[in-house]
Amino acid sequence: MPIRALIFDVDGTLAETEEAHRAAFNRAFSERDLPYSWSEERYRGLLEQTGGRQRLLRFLLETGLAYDGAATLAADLHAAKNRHYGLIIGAGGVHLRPGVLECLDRARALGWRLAIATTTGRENLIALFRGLVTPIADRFECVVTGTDVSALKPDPEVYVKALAQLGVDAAEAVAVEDSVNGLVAARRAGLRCVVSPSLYTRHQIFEGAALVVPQLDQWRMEEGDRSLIGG
Ligand code: XBP
Ligand code: MG
Repeated sequence: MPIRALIFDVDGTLAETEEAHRAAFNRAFSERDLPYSWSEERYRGLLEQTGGRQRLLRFLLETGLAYDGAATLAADLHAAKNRHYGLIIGAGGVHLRPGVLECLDRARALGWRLAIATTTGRENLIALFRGLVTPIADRFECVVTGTDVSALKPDPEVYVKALAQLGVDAAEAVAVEDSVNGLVAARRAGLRCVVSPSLYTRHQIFEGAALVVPQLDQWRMEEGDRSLIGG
């Protein structure tokens, strides 16, 4: 099937945002005098759980908190984390990952439509779009976020919704991801998936990916479906 649309993940794919999320989680802990601080190594493991609130809940349960207390604290910390994330990202100077702009430009030249399917909440995506040195928000005709779904990746819901909004069949679209959770979500929705591993996912094994490239400008998109064999 010819490609008619690309559906992009955000965190780790468009930009290396996870260090800003990690710093924001740590600021939320420290302003409440909680004895937690997530190192890069710790955060790599914690990222196996998608969604900031769900990640906090899993962590708090592992520290031994009872469910009700942990759920309330996770919600409170997540709201604080998002406030800090907005401030960090809002300070500006956030760069797209190398190769992303070239990929978006080539997709436009090929007449491929663009959408977003992300786990992060809509407010965080808006903050990121505002903080980016190169504005790209108006390139995406459809945006589905964690705020819009009942189950997060690796559940396929976010991709299923993006496909429905585009009015495109799964066979005509390609997902662009950086993580195994994202790849699994895309595959469950019936999509082919191009993966560009990020800072926190370089150690992962991307079984079922159509293509794995260090940077998205290494994907030879002009060659159509055959380009999925790589650059
Ligand atoms: C990214 C995430 C997000 C961010 C935090 O997953 O899991 O949870 O870490 O965002 P993906 P929120 O790139 O696979 O979509 O705090 O807004 O949930
Ligand atoms: Mg990602």
